[in-house]
Amino acid sequence: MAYETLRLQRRPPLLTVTIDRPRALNALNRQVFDELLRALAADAKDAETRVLLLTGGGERAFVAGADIKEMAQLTRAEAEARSWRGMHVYDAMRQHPKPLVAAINGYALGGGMLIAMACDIRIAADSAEFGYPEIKLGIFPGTGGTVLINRLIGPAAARAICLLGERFSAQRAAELGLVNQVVPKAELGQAAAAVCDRLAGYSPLTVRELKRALNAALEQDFDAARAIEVEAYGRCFDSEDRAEGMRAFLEKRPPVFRGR
Ligand code: DAK
Repeated sequence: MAYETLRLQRRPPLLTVTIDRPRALNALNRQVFDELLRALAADAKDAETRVLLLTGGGERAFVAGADIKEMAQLTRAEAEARSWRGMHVYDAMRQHPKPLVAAINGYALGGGMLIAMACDIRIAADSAEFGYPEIKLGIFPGTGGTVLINRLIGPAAARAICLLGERFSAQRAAELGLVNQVVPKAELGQAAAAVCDRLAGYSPLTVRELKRALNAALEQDFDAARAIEVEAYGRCFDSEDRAEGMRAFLEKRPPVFRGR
């Protein structure tokens, strides 16, 4: 089935997903959430892609948040149901078996900053702007947004971002540890492609298990996270890719990882 709010470009090992509603600065309506879930489910079954690159259509925005025109019509029950639905999308991104790289090409506000935070690596154009402006609308980042930002960058900065609602620069986002790299806007595509290439060269099996361990470290308590880490590590150890990686090192050649 075709996508209306997303543009997908599949060039294995890379799948590029562009959230493409530039006239609304790529705001997240119900259809975007549904289509993102569908694209992730389809990609999870695709053995040829190894990395997913996420970006925003047009020149101005990555994603300017949830669609306020749509949100304005919601009842409390609908808003709560949509919060859970939104969280399913962010969970599906974090739990996707392949790494997600966000190329943040402009505004990453509210739900848009959350979409970026649900990716594994974030690269921002120097002109990008971040923030949780929800408080100005009489709401707050209620789709797991307060939880995730606390865990990613720590409570002091998270509190100020949520309560003040101010926009901040890509440079500031890097200082906070919210983005991994800031590049001139003209170099964003190239920088993101380089990171995707690197990720695509590693064992997809190891990357999948590592993401499980990293998610557990973020989401579970100390002992549970360590138990999941050991189990994920064991699965890597059992793989042909692990044998190949170590053999290649000893034979002084680059490894060829097949995801087995
Ligand atoms: N929703 C809908 N339309 C938006 C939008 C948004 N978030 N942001 C921009 N647009 C639309 C504008 O209405 C305008 O459309 P037209 O008037 O031309 O039809 C067009 O995009 C261009 O925007 P502006 O004319 O405003 O452009 P400016 O350069 O003047 O300003 C701006 C750019 C990004 C500073 C401004 O547009 C802005 O402040 N936008 C709103 C940003 C915002 O407050 N974002 C947080 C939204 S609340 C949930 C899931 C997630 C969330 C909540 C619930 N569920 C699943 C339940 C998260 C909440 C949020 O993200």
